[in-house]
Amino acid sequence: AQPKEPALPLFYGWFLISEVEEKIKCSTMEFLKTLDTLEAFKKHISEFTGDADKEVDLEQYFQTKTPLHCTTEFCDYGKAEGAKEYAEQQVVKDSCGTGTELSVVGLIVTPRTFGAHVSLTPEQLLLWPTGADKVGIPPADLPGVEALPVGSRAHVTLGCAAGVEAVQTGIDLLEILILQQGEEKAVTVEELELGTLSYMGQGRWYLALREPVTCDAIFSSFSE
Ligand code: 2AM
Repeated sequence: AQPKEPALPLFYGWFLISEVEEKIKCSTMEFLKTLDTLEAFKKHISEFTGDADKEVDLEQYFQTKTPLHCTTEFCDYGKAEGAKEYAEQQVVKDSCGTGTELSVVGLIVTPRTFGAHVSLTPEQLLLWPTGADKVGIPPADLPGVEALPVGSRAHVTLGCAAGVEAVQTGIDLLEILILQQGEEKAVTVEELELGTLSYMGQGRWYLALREPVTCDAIFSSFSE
């Protein structure tokens, strides 16, 4: 019998080390608390609740997905296109188990997802698969995606609304970045201690952090 090929993982990515994970969970929850109390947010609450008179507790609204990580390649145990080619790259093999610093530059909140926007270094981009930014994007938005720098989709999913899959965070992030580079400018802007908060319509919020937050992370594969 042929020896079986080693199975491919569910995905590859950078995993926040546990102390950082705890810190990020706490500080981002604080941000949700702040957002929840803003008049500007309350004005658009129906985009989260479907009812302008209903309140929402954002900390409960989003379910945290741990371990916190920034996905590079979703392999789906080999079912995803390009998974094998990615796993076979020397840089991928050599990087497993090595540490890096992820730079979080912003936070996004939408009725579906809560995520951290990560800015990748040229070295980190070596592990970013070609075409990854486009996966799952509706054709109508593709021209906008192609105008964004490679790696724009890089993010850490911090939480998802009930029934929403984590893959949605990257799609929501790209949608926001496309809007930011387009003609339509953010509707509401509020200066917070953490940074500049913009409202992008349809329940989409973006906080540009005043200071990027550096997170120690380890590159690794993940299987359930
Ligand atoms: P995420 O990167 O937005 O958090 C396991 O499901 C992990 O793989 C999650 O972290 C998830 O989303 C990511 N993921 C799931 N399906 C994906 C896909 N089709 N493309 C890219 N990433 C995906």
